[in-house]
Amino acid sequence: MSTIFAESTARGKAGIAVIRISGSGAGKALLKLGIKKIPQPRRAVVAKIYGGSELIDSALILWMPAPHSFTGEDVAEIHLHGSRATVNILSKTLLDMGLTPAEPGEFTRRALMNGKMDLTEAEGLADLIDAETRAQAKQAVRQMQGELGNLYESWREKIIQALAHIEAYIDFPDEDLPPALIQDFIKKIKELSGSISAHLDDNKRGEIIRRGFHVAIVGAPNVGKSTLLNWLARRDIAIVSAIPGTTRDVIEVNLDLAGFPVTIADTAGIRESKDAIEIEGVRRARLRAEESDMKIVMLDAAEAPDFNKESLGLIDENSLVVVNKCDLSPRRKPGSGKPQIPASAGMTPIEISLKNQTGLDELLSAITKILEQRLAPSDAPQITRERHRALLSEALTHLQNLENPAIFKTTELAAENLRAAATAIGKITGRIDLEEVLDELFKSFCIGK
Ligand SMILES: Nc1nc2c(ncn2[C@@H]2O[C@H](COP(=O)(O)OP(=O)(O)OP(=O)(O)O)[C@@H](O)[C@H]2O)c(=O)[nH]1
Ligand SMILES: [Mg+2]
Repeated sequence: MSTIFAESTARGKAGIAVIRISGSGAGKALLKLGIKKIPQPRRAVVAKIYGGSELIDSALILWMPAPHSFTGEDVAEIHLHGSRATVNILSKTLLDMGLTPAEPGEFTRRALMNGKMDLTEAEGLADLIDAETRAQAKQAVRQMQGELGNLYESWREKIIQALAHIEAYIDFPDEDLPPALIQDFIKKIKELSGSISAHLDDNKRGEIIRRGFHVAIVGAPNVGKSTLLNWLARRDIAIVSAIPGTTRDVIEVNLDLAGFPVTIADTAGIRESKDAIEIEGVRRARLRAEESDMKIVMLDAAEAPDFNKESLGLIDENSLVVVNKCDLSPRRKPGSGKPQIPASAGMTPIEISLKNQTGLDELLSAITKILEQRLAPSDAPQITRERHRALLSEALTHLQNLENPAIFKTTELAAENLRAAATAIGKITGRIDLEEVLDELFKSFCIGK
C-alpha cells in the first residue's frame, strides 16, 4: 500500500501547519528530509528538515510506529511553520520522494481497514470535524469514543450467542428444541428487541442534533416574519417592507441557540394570490411549514381578537404562537388579544413587538425551552444517521419474527432470522464476520455430549 501524506491543518496562513505521513515509507521519508535518526515513538523532537540541500524549516516531529497510530500504519507528523510557501515546499519534496497525496478521508479509511475504529466511530470523527455547536460536538465526541458502536456490538454479540445455540440443534435434526429452551430464548429475544425499540423511539434527537433543528416562521403577509428572522440572526438578511407579499423565496439562516444547531427559515406570507411568483412562494412556505421540526406561527396584534384564520389553521403541537406588533394596541389589556389556539398546541402565545423590542427575551427562552425538551442530551447513545435507523429496524423485524414460538419448528428458519439480524447490526459498525458464530458455537456449547 502506498505511503500517503496530507496537510492535516486547514489550508491558509497559520502559526503551525501539520503534515501527516502514513504508510511503510513514513520512516524513510523522515530520514530523507535530513532527520538524523527516527525519534523515539510518541516523543516530540525538534529537527531541521531539508529539501535536498535547502533548509525548509525547523519543525517538531512526532513518530508513531505501527500499530499504535491513528491509521495503524507507521505515522509521522511534521509540525512546521504554517506559511503557504513552507507547506508547499515540504509537500513538493514529499511528492518528489514518491509519496502519494492522500485522498479525502484516506487516513480514516486506513484506520477503519486496520481495525483501529469501527464505522460508527469514523462517522463520529467526521461529525466532530463538522460540528458547529456544543450539542453537535458533544454528541460526535461520544460517538467517536465508541459509545454507539459498543452498544450495537453488545447487541450483535447477544444475537450471535443465541445463534450458536440454535445452530447446535441444526446439526442434530432429529432432536426438537426443548420447549423450556424456546421459552427462555423468546424471553431473551424480547428483552433485546425491547432495547432496540426503545433506542429507535428517540424523536430523532441525535439525527436532529447532527443536521440542525428546523424552524419555519409562517403567517400572513406583513406580520413581521422577516423582521423576526433578521432579529434572530442579528443581521439584515431578509428584505423587510410595509408592502404585503415582500418575501417570496424561503430564506434560511443557521444559528447556534443555547448550543443547539438551529436552521430558521423565513417564508412568504400565506394568502390567496393571482401572482404566479407569489403562489409559488406560498406553496414553498406551506411545504416548509410541514417539513420543519417546529413552526413559529406569527399573528398580528392589530387584528386581535379576529386573527387570520389561515394562520390559526397552521397551529399544531409543534408550533410556537407569536403575536407581533403589540405596540399597535398599547392600551389593550395584556392578554386580551390572545388568540384562541387549539388545546393540542398546549402553550400560551407569546406577545412581542419587534418594533419596540418587547417580549423578545420571553420568545427566546420559549424557543430554548423547546430545544432543550426536544434535544436534551441523554445518557444513552443516540442514533445519529438514517443509516443506523434503517439497519436497526431491519434487525428488529427479524428479531420480532422470533417472538412467535411456531418459527422454532423449523430450526433453520429461526437461525436465518438471527443471522439476518446480526448481519444488519454488523453493517452499522462494519464488523460482519460469521467466523465469530463458529467460534462462539465451539466456546459455549459442548458438541460431544
Ligand atoms: N408596528 C410594528 N411594525 C412592525 C413590527 N414588526 C415589523 N413591523 C413592520 O411590519 C412591516 C412588515 O414586516 P416584514 O418583516 O416585512 O413582514 P413579513 O411578515 O415578512 O411580510 P411578508 O414578507 O410580506 O410576508 C414592516 O414595515 C416592518 O417594519 C412591530 O413589532 N410593530
Ligand atoms: Mg417577509
